[in-house]
Amino acid sequence: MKKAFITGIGGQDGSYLTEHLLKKNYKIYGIIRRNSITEHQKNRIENIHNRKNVELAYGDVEDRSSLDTLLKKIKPNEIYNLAAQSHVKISFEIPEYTIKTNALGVFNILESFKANCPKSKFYQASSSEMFGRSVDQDGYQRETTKFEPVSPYGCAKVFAFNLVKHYRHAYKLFCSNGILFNHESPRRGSNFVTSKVIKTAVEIKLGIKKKLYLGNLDSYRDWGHSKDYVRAMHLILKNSNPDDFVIATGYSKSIRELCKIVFSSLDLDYKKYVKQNKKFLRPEELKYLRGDSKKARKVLKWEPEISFEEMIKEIKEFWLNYYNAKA
Ligand code: NAP
Ligand code: F7E
Repeated sequence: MKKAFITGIGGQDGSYLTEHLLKKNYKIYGIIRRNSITEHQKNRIENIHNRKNVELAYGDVEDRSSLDTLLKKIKPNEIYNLAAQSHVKISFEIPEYTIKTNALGVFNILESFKANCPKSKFYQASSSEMFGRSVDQDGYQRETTKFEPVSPYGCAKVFAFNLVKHYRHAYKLFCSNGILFNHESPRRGSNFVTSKVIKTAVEIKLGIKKKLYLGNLDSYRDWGHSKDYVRAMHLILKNSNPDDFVIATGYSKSIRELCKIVFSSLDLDYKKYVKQNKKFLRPEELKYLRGDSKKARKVLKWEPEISFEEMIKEIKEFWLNYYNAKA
């Protein structure tokens, strides 16, 4: 039985990755951070955290000793480093904390991997936010596009990306970066834009709220489904060589278009309800993302299977069921 070690197991991607790897007969080890209300970290893995093939331990990527103890004991075949302060806007508010977790945390886990289980394979959750203001002439970002990050989050992820490449070359470790574009699901935190728009549109439809306040409506994102993207993470570690891969749908929509689609699916006109509030603007905005994932499609034979429309419908039904169950 293969063993996978997952940081960020209680997050959106960690929870789907655990389900995916359990189906592939893996034994899963995950770390959760100490929280005064322990259920807060387990709500996305409620149905699986007590399964016999899932073991949770307290740990933190900022605490090297916790990583050493666990990696020395487990010696996993695969390590997935998904732990992060993952909210870009919040990274402007807590930049030092974000950099500690998203950059130095990656240094800690790479060092622990090198010292305790150098034969493992290592996956780093890199991000399209690293591209920042950089777009190729044909309107896409790909593995060769330069990084020009525009947030503390993006800068920390670039540092981590480079460190992973450096450890691959210097120490001949199997470590790979997945450069994932935005991916969503009903498990997405409700302060990310897809979840926020859909949840609030449902609340407006049900008479719970009157308006939706957003920041920049004119930025573009390439949105996929988390379930498809965790499948790519596993394929990246199954590849014969360590490498870096862009994972994206290749389609891009503005936040305004997202609002139009979501509100009209509830027979509402978004123009009547969506208002701008400066509080949600960022000091610097990443305006445009559209990924070219040809390399992953060719080398890993990866394809997204869930369409944007199916994903929006799934998230909408999640929130409709949530409020119906409460009524
Ligand atoms: P998420 O839902 O915010 O999950 C992040 C997880 O990391 C949470 O379980 C969190 O635990 C944990 N964590 C935070 N700081 C930690 C620390 N110091 N030590 C250990 N665990 C820590 O994020 P996600 O959407 O699943 O994303 C997973 C990873 O992919 C992140 O690294 C993110 O930056 C990256 N990424 C995401 C996207 C996307 O569109 N979703 C795109 C590209 C890259 P708590 O619950 O205790 O906070
Ligand atoms: O914003 C705009 C906002 O916070 C998307 C993370 O998973 O993907 C994610 O980062 C866009 C931005 O995601 C609101 O300005 C407008 O242009 O949903 P988001 P993100 O910043 O793209 C990358 C790839 C990651 O790696 C990150 O971990 O929507 N927007 N109004 C808003 N965004 C939010 N959150 N809230 C608003 O009210």
